[in-house]
Amino acid sequence: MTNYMKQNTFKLIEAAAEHLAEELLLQYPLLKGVTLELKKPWAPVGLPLETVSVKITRFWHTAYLGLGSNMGDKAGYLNMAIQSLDQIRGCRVQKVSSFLVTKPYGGVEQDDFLNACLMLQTFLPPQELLDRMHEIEQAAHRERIIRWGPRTLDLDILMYDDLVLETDDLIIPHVEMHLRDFVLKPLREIAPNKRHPLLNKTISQLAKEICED
Ligand code: PH2
Ligand code: MG
Ligand code: MG
Repeated sequence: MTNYMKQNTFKLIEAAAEHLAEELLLQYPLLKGVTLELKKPWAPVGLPLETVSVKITRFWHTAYLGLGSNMGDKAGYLNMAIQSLDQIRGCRVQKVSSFLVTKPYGGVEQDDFLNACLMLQTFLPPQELLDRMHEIEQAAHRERIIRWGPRTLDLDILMYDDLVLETDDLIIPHVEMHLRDFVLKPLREIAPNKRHPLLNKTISQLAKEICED
């Protein structure tokens, strides 16, 4: 088999394996994860038998997201975001906090925010999840004008399992989450005992350190 043919076959069965693993996770809600190996025997006439195989693993992960809006129909934007997230293939919204009115943080003079947090199960890797979240922000007519300025909808990944990740456009856990009461208060409602993977303190401990109540 030529290298080209091998690579192409590999890509095809890799895509098939990925799709199959995802379909299994979607069809059997109690399934936490799957590892599967697909093999494609290759027997051109007169040549020795070769096999191309791929092994892939797909798991449901738990992600916590922060939601914020301080323009227009704030509750409407948050509700739209929750619904849109739940409709993504490979995302299931499991818990949603109450919506809290909060004073703007960070020095820019602007309207009060409505903030919330939610817990999501997802088999999307963090970067893909972030891409989907940006699409939802775009659909809410978000314009990125002033950093930390007014926005119709802001969606942030706060935590993803106990992952610690730093890339150019994504840092997990969210760098300032432990300093923000508008994150910790709603997050405490749905995940009081979840531990911050770097600070090794629970959300309820972190909230006690900075929130008045
Ligand atoms: N988001 C910001 C800046 N300041 N203040 C509040 N109260 N809530 C927010 O969601 C918020 C903010 C940047 O993302
Ligand atoms: Mg934000
Ligand atoms: Mg953001």
